[in-house]
Amino acid sequence: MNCIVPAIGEKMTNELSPSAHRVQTTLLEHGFNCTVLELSESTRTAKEAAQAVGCQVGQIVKSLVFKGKKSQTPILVVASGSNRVNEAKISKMVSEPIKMAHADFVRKKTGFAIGGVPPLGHFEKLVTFIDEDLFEYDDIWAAAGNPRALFKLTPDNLVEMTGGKVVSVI
Ligand code: 5CA
Repeated sequence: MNCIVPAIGEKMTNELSPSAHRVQTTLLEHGFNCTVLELSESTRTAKEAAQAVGCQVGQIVKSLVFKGKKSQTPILVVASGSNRVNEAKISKMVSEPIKMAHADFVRKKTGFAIGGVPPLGHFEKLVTFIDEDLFEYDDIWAAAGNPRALFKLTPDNLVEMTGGKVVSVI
């Protein structure tokens, strides 16, 4: 389960902030040899993240948390940064109407703030859907706990770490 680490002026693991360090530890505990990079510039949005690491916006994994309107269940959609998620499609997949979760719900269910939600290490196990378009790329990048932290992984890593279902989300 190797993730190739790029040569970017990143901080070393022992300098990571607490939330990014938590993601790094979780990755290693689950056998993913990925390195969390905490950058000096913002990676809050997919566009910023792509600029920061020098990849295409489509290679950035957006972690979008939705909420089942009836069940209040959190639903995680990990989507390509260049795609707009079709909520009606996800709604059909979970057999109930959904809405975008608010910031406090996201923090409560995942343990992370919007803009830094990683694909693993959440407080609760989230029903997860993975955007099939991420498989267009050999390497992709996901948030690592805060809006300046990222790690590089493969689409297969993403499937393994989330247990999510690969679907069309657009
Ligand atoms: N670090 C980047 C790239 S990995 C990142 O986390 N991007 S993200 O797309 O996964 O997270 C930001 C997303 O959170 C936005 O795309 C948006 O859908 C959602 N979001 C932003 N603000 C809010 C808000 N106030 N309430 C609910 N969702 C929000």
